[in-house]
This record gives sequence, structure tokens and C-alpha cells, in this order.
Amino acid sequence: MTSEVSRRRFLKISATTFGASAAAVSWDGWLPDASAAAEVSTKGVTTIPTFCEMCFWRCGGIAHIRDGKLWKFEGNPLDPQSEGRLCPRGTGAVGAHYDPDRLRQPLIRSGPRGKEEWKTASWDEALTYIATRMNKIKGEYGPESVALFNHGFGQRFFQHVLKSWGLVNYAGASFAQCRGPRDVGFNLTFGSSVGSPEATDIRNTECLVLIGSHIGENMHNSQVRELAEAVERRVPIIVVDPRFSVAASKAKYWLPIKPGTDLALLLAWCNVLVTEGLYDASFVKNHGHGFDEFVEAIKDNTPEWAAGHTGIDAAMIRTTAREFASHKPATIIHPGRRVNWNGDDTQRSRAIALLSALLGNWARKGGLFIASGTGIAGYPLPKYPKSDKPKADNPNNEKYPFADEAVTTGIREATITGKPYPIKGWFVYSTNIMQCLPNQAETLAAIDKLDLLVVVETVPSEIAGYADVVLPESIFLERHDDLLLGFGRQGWAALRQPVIASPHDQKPSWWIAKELAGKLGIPECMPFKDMDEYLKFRIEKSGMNWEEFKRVGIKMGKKAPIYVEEGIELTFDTPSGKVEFYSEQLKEKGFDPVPKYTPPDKAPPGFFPLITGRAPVHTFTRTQSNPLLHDLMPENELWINGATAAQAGVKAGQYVKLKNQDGITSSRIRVKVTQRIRPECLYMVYGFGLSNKMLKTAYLKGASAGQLNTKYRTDPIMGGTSLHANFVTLVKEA
Ligand SMILES: Nc1nc2c(c(=O)[nH]1)N[C@H]1C(S)=C(S)[C@@H](COP(=O)(O)OP(=O)(O)OC[C@H]3O[C@@H](n4cnc5c(=O)[nH]c(N)nc54)[C@H](O)[C@@H]3O)O[C@H]1N2
Ligand SMILES: Nc1nc2c(c(=O)[nH]1)N[C@H]1C(S)=C(S)[C@@H](COP(=O)(O)OP(=O)(O)OC[C@H]3O[C@@H](n4cnc5c(=O)[nH]c(N)nc54)[C@H](O)[C@@H]3O)O[C@H]1N2
Ligand code: SF4
Ligand SMILES: [Mo]
Repeated sequence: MTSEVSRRRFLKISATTFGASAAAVSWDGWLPDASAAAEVSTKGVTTIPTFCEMCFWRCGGIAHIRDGKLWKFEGNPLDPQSEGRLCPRGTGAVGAHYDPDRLRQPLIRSGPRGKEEWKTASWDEALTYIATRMNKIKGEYGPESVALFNHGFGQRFFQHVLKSWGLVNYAGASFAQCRGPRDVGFNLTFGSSVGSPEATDIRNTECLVLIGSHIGENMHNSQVRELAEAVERRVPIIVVDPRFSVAASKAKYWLPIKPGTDLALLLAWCNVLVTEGLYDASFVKNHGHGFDEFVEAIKDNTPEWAAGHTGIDAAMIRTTAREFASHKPATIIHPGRRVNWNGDDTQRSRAIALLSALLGNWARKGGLFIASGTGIAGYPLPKYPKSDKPKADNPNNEKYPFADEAVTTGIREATITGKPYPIKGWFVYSTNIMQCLPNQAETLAAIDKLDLLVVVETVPSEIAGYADVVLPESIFLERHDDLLLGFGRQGWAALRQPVIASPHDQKPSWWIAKELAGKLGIPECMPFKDMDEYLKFRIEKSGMNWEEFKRVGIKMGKKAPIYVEEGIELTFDTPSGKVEFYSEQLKEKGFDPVPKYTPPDKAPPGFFPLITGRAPVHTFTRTQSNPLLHDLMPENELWINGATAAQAGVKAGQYVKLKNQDGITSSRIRVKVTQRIRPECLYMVYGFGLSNKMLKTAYLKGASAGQLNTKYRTDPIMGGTSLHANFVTLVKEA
């Protein structure tokens, strides 16, 4: 088989060919607005660059407008993230514009909360309503009593206006429900995290270890392409996953680990490297701190010990350790991204960081590189007022000592308890907190305490269903946002600009924020007429040509060294100034200075741990009503091992419901019987089973992992919450 064939096969498996279905849909569009933005027009087709927001990888794309209608969205060849190719979700962004379920105008609640009884309102009416209630809360409790949940690029001006008003409490699920433990684990070890996009040099690596990072289903564009190239280069890939993922199907070794036991494997790998002298002794000598204590702490974590916990043979643990060590420093132990599995994830991430340190791959070609950025002038904006109150989620960093961002569930808890002070208003911007936070009952209990809940949304999400005011936002293809300043092998700046008008009375987040600033009596915090003026100022101040930038959409920064090989000098921003094999700061706060393994809870009889992941054509809950992506995958499936299915008496294709240990029952989900998963766990893609009836096609399609996620553990180091700690049993339909 030629490498081209194997590469194409990989892309087919991982990316699901998309072009055909995109072209097959014919649109009954709305009136076009040809004046939308800078344009290059040939034969009735106008192309306009902007960057994608179908997920947070933020690839540069080019929108094609044909006969005044949005026709297609493709990659921008100038962009380092896409190199001219988008993933299926990016291509499917066209469907977000045409989504029939889109919110069309502001809504003010007219019945009890959650009953979804609304009256439509003008923007002026809706924003006056919000500002009046915000100022009432400010008068009674102070501005700290309004909090913001936000996710995504459009949050920028919301945060800014609310901070100008006095906001101190804001958080995104991207920390405590996603990459937080990884960032904190790496910070504690190297004094710096791996960034987003992760600075993993897959393009040059000679060995890649993926621990649950299911690249190929997790469609982070450039990583998928680099993985495909690695497959083509016949780079040995080692995949650790209870499930035979797409990545596992490309791997030299698949280690089907028992869920929740990865830390045991990582410690055993460290143990092999140390006892067999396979580690980078000069890196450890020059840059390591507390190595002897580390060696002492892991001395009993042998492969034989780990085999009992993980279900992976001791011999296989040794073989794989020798394999990846033989390629050091051009070996990557992928740090992962959504690392919140069991609530003790910072220590697992720290073990990945320690294993990386043993391999000496920090700032090395084919290992982890030091990403570089690019500078663009800021727009002069007034300073924020100071508050003398602590942050509500983690007062004075006492609750979660190493959290370096705010914790969503901490704000929720403060709202429920009223401690350290009452929280009376929530803004929710572009995050479906009914699904992405664990335990829906707690979110509802918090909402009960609120005098104001504002949700800024594109479609009727579940959280929008509970709002007092719903503000409909333009999708990313219809709006400006702030500049993207990307970090990577070379820094870059990218422009988001409208390519087509919003079909109804939807407005961009910057406009909503600016209007709200006026109503709140702080118009001076948005001292520009519009985004054209704001962006032009920043671009020209940076010595670039605004018209040119609008035409190309991407500007690369200067190339800076990213490896030791290119002249990077190693420094580590930890208390010791070194890589901390042994962490005094963790010890001081009562945590293990070297990670220690504790086994996960056992499932009750008849119950199975439920694990989750991604599907190539969807992003969480946000793409479910997109007609293009919904067509490709209308519902999720329940992965169950053949033996387990036989024992439970269920067959492939049959629908079942899932009941968790707390008695919560899901909507129906189709059974997928497969040998591609360990027998003791079940798997489903997260983001389905949505319960807002205004979602005409996506309503209750598949089951919701979020709804079943009632039992959770909070990582005491940084507040990350587990997403895999629930047990479910199958309920057969009558
Ligand atoms: N059980 C479970 N929970 C999880 C996960 C899991 O795997 N399992 N994954 C976790 C991870 S890694 C993450 S990052 C989070 C993701 O959590 P969220 O960020 O909440 O992700 P979404 O479900 O996509 O919700 C985004 C919401 O924003 C809306 N939206 C989309 N685009 C726009 C826009 O341009 N403007 C506005 N105003 N709104 C918009 C969408 O309609 C959607 O309702 O979830 C976490 N929670
Ligand atoms: N198509 C698509 N791509 C996405 C997203 C999306 O919504 N859609 N979301 C993006 C975001 S925000 C994030 S954070 C990333 C998340 O993507 P990743 O960081 O790659 O993965 P996770 O969701 O953490 O992990 C899911 C994988 O881990 C395996 N797994 C589950 N439990 C265990 C365990 O105990 N041990 C091991 N070793 N493996 C386990 C599952 O079988 C699955 O293959 O994806 C990003 N990419
Ligand atoms: S990875 Fe896909 S969805 Fe995410 S930004 Fe890139 S093209 Fe868009
Ligand atoms: Mo995430």
C-alpha cells in the first residue's frame, strides 16, 4: 500500500468525507448583504477570509458567497492552523448560518423560569431590562454579585464591559471541565503549560504516545493532519485507551487500559526509565529538582505492580517504555486536552509532565516546543475599577490553592450557599452550562437564587430555556470579533469579519456589549464607533495595511527560536527555578509532592463506568441543530463490548435507556455492540440528548452524558471536576 493510499484511508476514517453532503443541500436563503466586508469578486463569487469558531482551534478559513448567499467555507492556505483545509465541522459552519432553529430576536421571559414562555422584545427593551436589574443588584449587594460564565472568542467584549462595570467573577468550562488540570500539572512541574494549540511537535516526532487523546475523533485540525503525516512516516504510535479509537487503529501498540488507572501506568513507565537508566541523565542533572526523592517515591511502582491495576501486561509496559525512550528527546507523551476524568487529574497530568522531563523533550525538536506569538498594538481602554472583595469561587486561593483560573462550579456553589457573599445575577455567554457542568440539579438550585439570568446564544440551548432574557447572537460568519493572536511554531494574527448579514435581528457580541455599556452608564469603556474603527486602529498602529489585512485575513509574525536546537535557553518559572520532580509547594499545601496512585471507585453490581469523547462531525452540544452536521450524525450510540452486551441481553441496533447510580434516566440511545471497547465500561459521544423542545430535529436525539453526570469529584488542587465518575445500568425498552 502506498503512503498516499494509507493517508487517504486515514482521513476517510477520521474525517468522514464531507464535500458531497455540503453541496447536496440547496438553500432557501435570506436576503443577502453584499456590503458585508472586504471582497474579492470573480464571476459572482465573492471570497472573504475569517477564522472559524466551530471549535476553539480557530482555523483560518475563506467564505465563498455566491449570488449573495453563503455557499461554502474552506481553509485559508495562509493560515498555519488549517493550511487550507478545514475539518468537517468547519466546512459545516455554513449550516450554522442556515440553521432553522436559530434564535431570531431578543426574548423576555413571561412565565415561570424554565417553562419557556416568552415575549419578544426590541434590543432597546431587552437591554434596558437587563441594565435596570443589574444596577439594582449592584445597589443592594455590589457588582461582585453578578457573575459571567463564558466560552469562546466572542466573550472578549462582554468580559470587558462587565469588568468595567465591576465584574470580578467570570469563568469558562475550558478550565475546570477541560484543560485546567493539565495546565496546572505542567505549571507545577515546568513552570509553564503547553498552551492552546498544544505545542506538541508531532510534525517532527519520532514516537507519539496518546493517553486518551483521541486525535482523529477529536478533530483539532492541525494535530489531525500531523498525526496523519506521522502515520505516513511510520512513526511508532502508542495509544492508551479503554476503547480502540481511530488513533489506536493507526498505532503500533494499543494498551486497552482499565478506565481511571492511567496514573499507575505512568508511574510504572517512570519506574522503568529510572531503573533501566533510559532517562535523559544530563537534562535531569542540569535542570531537575528533587530527583532523588522522586526516585525513592516511585520505587515500588513496578510494571508488575501496575499490571494489577491497569490490566496491561508488565512486559508490555516495559516494551512500550523502551520503545518511546529509544527515540528521546523526539518523543511526545501527549499532554491531552480534556483531562477531567476522575477528579484527581492534576496529579495524572503532573506524571505526564514528569515522564516528559525524564525524556528531556522540553523545548526539543520532535518533543514539546516553546510556542512563539506575535505582537499587535492594543486599543487604549480605560482601567477597570478595583474590588476589595475576594473572588467567589476560590476566596484568596484557599479552597483550590493552585487554580490559576476561576472555577465554574465554584461560582455555582457560591451562588447556592451565598458564601462568601450572595451572587444574584448570571450572564451566560456561549456556553451550555446545563450540559457541560456536572450535576444539573446543582445548576438549577443556583439558578433559583438568581434575580437575573441573561443568556447570549445562537440557538435555543437548554440554559437559554431558563433565562430571564435571551439575547440572540449573530454566528461567527456574520460578525467581527477582536483580533486573534495565535501562538505556535510561528506567531500569527487573524481577522474575524462578517462575510454575510445575519438573517434576522441577531447582533454581534461586541455590539450587544457596547449597547449594554451605554445603558449601564459606562459608554466610555467602548470608545470606538464600531469594530472597523477598533481593528483598523490596532492594525495600522502595528505598521500593517488594513485593506490588505482584510483581504488576506492572516498575517504571520516573525520566526523565533522554539527549540534548544535553535538556541532557546532553558529557564523554568518554578519556585526552585528547575523542573520539579519533587514539589515542595504541593507538599506545603498538604498534597503529594510526587504523584501517588489511588484506584478508582468500583462500580456497583450491574453498573458500568460511563466514559465520553468526541465525534468528528460535532462539537459538544453546539452543532446538534446544524442541519448539515445533524444529517451526518443525528444521534450518538452506546458502545458496549460483545460479551457485556450478551450478558445484559441487548443486541446491536436496539434502543436502551441508561440509569445512573443516582436514579437519573437518560433518553433512548442505540446500542453499538463492538469488540473495540473493554468489557467493564460503556462509551458515548458527549453533546447529544438535548432537552429544549425548540430544537426541532435535535430534541432528545441520543442520550446526554451531561445529564447522567450527577456524581462528581472536585480536584482539591485546582477545582477540576470529574466527568467519568458515574456508573450506569441499561434499561431495556418494553
Ligand atoms: N459530561 C461531559 N461534560 C463535558 C465534556 C464531556 O466530554 N463530557 N466536555 C467538557 C469540555 S472539554 C468542554 S470544552 C466543555 C464545552 O462546553 P460548552 O462551551 O458549554 O460547549 P457547548 O455545548 O458547545 O455549548 C456552547 C453553547 O454556546 C452556543 N454558541 C455557539 N456559538 C455561539 C456564538 O457564536 N455565540 C453565542 N453567544 N453562543 C454560541 C451553542 O449554541 C451552545 O449552546 O464541556 C465540558 N463538559
Ligand atoms: N470533533 C470534535 N473535536 C473536538 C471537540 C469536539 O467537540 N468535537 N472538542 C475539543 C475539545 S474542547 C477538547 S477539550 C478535546 C478533547 O479531546 P481529547 O483530549 O482527545 O480527549 P478526551 O475527551 O479527554 O478523551 C476521550 C478519549 O479518552 C478515552 N478515555 C476515556 N476514559 C479513559 C481513561 O480512563 N484512560 C484513558 N487512557 N483513556 C480514556 C475515550 O475512550 C476517548 O477515546 O477535543 C477537541 N476536539
Ligand atoms: S478544528 Fe475544525 S471546527 Fe475547529 S476551528 Fe478548525 S476547522 Fe473549525
Ligand atoms: Mo474542552
